[in-house]
Formats: sequence, structure tokens, C-alpha cells
Amino acid sequence: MKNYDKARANFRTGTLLACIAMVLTGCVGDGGDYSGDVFMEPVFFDAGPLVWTITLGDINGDDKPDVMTANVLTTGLSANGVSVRLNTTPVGSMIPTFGPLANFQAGPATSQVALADFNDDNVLDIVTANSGNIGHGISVLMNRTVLGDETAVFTEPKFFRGGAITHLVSVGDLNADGKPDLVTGNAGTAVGRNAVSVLLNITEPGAVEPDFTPATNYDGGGISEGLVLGDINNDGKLDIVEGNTLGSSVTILLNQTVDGALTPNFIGPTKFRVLLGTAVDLGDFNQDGRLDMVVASTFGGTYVLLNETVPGELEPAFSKPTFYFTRGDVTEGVVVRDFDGDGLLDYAANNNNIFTFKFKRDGVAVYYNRTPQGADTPVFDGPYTYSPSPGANSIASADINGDDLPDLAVGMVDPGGNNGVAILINTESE
Ligand SMILES: [Ca+2]
Ligand SMILES: [Ca+2]
Ligand SMILES: [Ca+2]
Ligand SMILES: [Ca+2]
Repeated sequence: MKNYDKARANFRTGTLLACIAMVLTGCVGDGGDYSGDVFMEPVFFDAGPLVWTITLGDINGDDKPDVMTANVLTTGLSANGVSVRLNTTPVGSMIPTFGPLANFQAGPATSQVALADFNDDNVLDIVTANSGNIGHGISVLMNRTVLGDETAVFTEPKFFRGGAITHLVSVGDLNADGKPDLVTGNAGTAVGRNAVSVLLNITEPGAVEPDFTPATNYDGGGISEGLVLGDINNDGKLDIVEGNTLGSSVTILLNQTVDGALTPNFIGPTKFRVLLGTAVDLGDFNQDGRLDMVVASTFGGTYVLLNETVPGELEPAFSKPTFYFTRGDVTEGVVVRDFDGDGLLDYAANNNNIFTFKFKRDGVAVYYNRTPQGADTPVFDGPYTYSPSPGANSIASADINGDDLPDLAVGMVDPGGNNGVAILINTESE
């Protein structure tokens, strides 16, 4: 099925100068054939107004990952901030299908959805970041869906205060009490002041209403556009990784919170330079037991940085970034998965293609990991590119059709064309 010989195109470069030179010499839109043939053509589904980001997770307990979008063109508190489409794809089908569009109130300018079981009733609840109002920066909607049912039911949102322009939200247990806590990335600061907020979960198990401690704020980078949690220094505590556009860096806050404490304690930020960093995801690319990172760059590519942190140390260390072109521009999302099933973590990125829009079909770029175990520089094969484009503004991955291969879901914001969700089914056959 796949044809690496035809599609091989590795634009890895060592320096920014080389990248710019490649653009100037016609690297972008040069008409070459780098189309991948492992993922199917996208199938489009409607969602709410201006899908800013996309999230996948099983919210009705049928083991099929459902689609949620954060719709940023929402004003006021009664708007349709979150769209939900329940996955009805038959196992093994190459044609994705979803139930009808259901919209839920979240907050003004809803910009990201994350999922976690906040009240320990074994169903995933929704938390959103809302960019539009400081006092309503975070919404939590409790899941009231009947397991296995084909209609999603959520409570009205309960609001919590995040930071200035609460743009992103991630979920993880930061104080090791078994309850998922909240981290937000805040875009309202040019210099990174209070760019990250932490709220610890104090919801009682089975409670109807969620509850969190007030936000504790930490400095990060300017304009948070990427946020992910992972144990960067292998001390068993989840750390915060934040990508920021204006600061052109990835910042790391190391978790020093005492187990069970209700006051978070993070140290940093430690900054690593990348040009116009946006989304971040983590994976151990060189199989040395340390979480490496891939950062999307609005410039039109991705950076891979290998983790060189001494386990247990309080000083994060990463290799110099290695840049990979995505063959598009405004690369705003990245997701790490083993797409070809060889046990090595690959990644996919999306290109909005604002600047080259109508001429580009390369909305998604997939890179396959060929890094030898323990290597100190990454090796990726790609990008293998796919439509949809323009307007591919976010990306997520899960096994949509139950064949054990991770598929791709893309949030689309093309105002003149596709606005909603594109599903690309993975047909890797090796
Ligand atoms: Ca489901
Ligand atoms: Ca917790
Ligand atoms: Ca840690
Ligand atoms: Ca590693």
C-alpha cells in the first residue's frame, strides 16, 4: 500500500538560514510529488463556528473515540463553544461515520477542549479553555451521557478563572492524589508573565459539581500556543511543557509539588529556543527512556528536540532543535503516535496554509521515526503530505475505526470552504 520510494522527501536542515534559503529557492509549492498514500482521502464533517482545535476521546463508553471541537467564533456565555460528534464507525471500516452534530455551551471564544474524569464516576468530563473572558477562562462540563447511548449529555458549564486570555488547557494529576488537575496556557502576555496557570482538583468522588483550587500562575513564554504535560526529568512527577509564538521558545516548568498537597509548586521556566513555536507533543523518539519533544512552528515546519535531562535532576536539558519542513505554512498542531506500527513513535503536523492557501493541498504532514535507539540526533522520514487544505488549523489522533492503527482528525477553519472536521483513515498494511 505505501510507497516510500515515490514519496520520500526529507527536508531536514540544521539551521534556520538553510530553511530560509530553501523557501527563497522555491522549496514551498515547487510542484514536486510528495503525496503520501497511507492515509485515505479526508472525509469531512460539520462542526460549530470556526473550529480552533480538535480533541478525541470516548465519552459514551462504547470504546470508539468521539470527536470534540472547540469553536472559537463564539461570543457570550450561551454560544456553542463545544461540538460533539459520537463515533459510529463500524470496526474495520475504511469509511468513518459519526452521529449528528451536538453543540454545548462552554465559554466565550472557546479555544480548546480536554477530557478527564474529574469526579471519579468513570466517564470523561469536558474542560475548555475560553480565550474571550478572563473571569470565564475555564469551563468544566460534567458528562451525563448514558454509557453506550448515542446522545451525548453534558451539564451546563461551571466556570473557573484561568489567566489572561486562557487559550489552552491540559489535564494530568500533578499532586499524585489520583484526581486529574488543570493546567492552562495563557495567550494574554507578550513577555510570558503568568503564561501558565495551575488549578488542582478538589472535586469529591461522585460529586455533581466539579471544584478546583484557585489558579496559581507561573511565568512561561509570550503567547502560549502549545501545552502538554509529561515527566521530563523522570522523577515520577508530571512537568509542564509550553510552546509560545511570540517568545519563540518552548518553556519547561518542573513539578516539585508534594504528593497530596493542595498548593502546586513548579520551578522554572527553562526556555529552549525554537522559531515561532506553537503546539508541542512528547514521545521517546530515541528509546532512551526520556520523553523527547516535537514542536510545531508557524514558520512552516517542526522542530525535534531530544531529551538530555539527567534523570531526577532539576535542570531540563535538550539537544539542539532539528528542523523538518512540513511543505506548508502556519504549522499549528502536532501529534505523536506510532502510525506505521513498528514500535517507534512517529508524528503528524497540520499546515493551515494561510499564505499559500489555494495553491496548496498539503494540509497534513506525516513523519516516520527512523531514529536508532540511543542516538543523539533524530532521524525522521518525511514529510508525507495529505490534503485537506487550506484551513487545517489543528490535529489529533486516535484509532477511529478500531483496526489498531491510529487515524488522524483535523480541525478545519477555511472560511470559504471546509469548516469542521476532516477524518483521514490510516491504511498502513505492513
Ligand atoms: Ca464513543
Ligand atoms: Ca490531582
Ligand atoms: Ca518530572
Ligand atoms: Ca528520548
